[in-house]
Amino acid sequence: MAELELFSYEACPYAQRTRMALIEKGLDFTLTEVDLYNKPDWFKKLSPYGKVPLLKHKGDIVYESRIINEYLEDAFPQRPLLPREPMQRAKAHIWIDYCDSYLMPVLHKMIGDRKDPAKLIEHRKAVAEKFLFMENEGLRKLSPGPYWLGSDVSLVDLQFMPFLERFPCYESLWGVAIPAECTRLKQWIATMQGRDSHKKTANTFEFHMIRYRKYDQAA
Ligand SMILES: N[C@@H](CCC(=O)N[C@@H](CS)C(=O)NCC(=O)O)C(=O)O
Repeated sequence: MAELELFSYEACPYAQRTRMALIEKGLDFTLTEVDLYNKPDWFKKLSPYGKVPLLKHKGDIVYESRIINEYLEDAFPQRPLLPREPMQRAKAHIWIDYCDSYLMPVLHKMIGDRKDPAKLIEHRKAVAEKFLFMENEGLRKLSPGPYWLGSDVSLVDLQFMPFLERFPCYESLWGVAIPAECTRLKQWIATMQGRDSHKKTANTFEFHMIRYRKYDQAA
């Protein structure tokens, strides 16, 4: 048993962030899958929010993907995934926060309104605006690439990637699209798809579609 144990669920994008961070850092870990549709009692006792990801280390626990990834960065500074320079580090945190505070809410609203064609039109515009902001204020201003912050992969890349992996399903189901002008964003996605940490944790388009279709039918 490795000293790090990650409680995860195969389809969870948040747990994927942390699995990617562990792989990028070259850390040995035990992956424990949790059936979120039938949570075992031991998991309910262990997890204060009843959610994955949850990391166990040295007998203690950390939860929330972003906080786990920051903990890994502090506890295992080798193979850093955040810049050391304070201003660059602050910029990394701005984009990590942007993903959860600005991009995710518009995606969630769109999914919530997916059966309302008039609202979907508005949501498509809102999602496109977020991508244009990421392209123009983020990728084009921060670095020449190929990663978000430059030549090295960082926690910013890992924060976004699981949701971009699922985006082709949103395109296919709900007609939302990455604007054509977002050429850097598209290059960044292709670069991330080539990384081992993504290949080892990614699921196929069909895998995600089966789940989204079921969700669509159930709701
Ligand atoms: N803000 C959390 C979100 C984690 C999350 O929503 N996990 C989902 C699976 S993708 C979960 O465990 N859901 C179980 C539940 O809510 O009961 C994070 O970043 O870790």
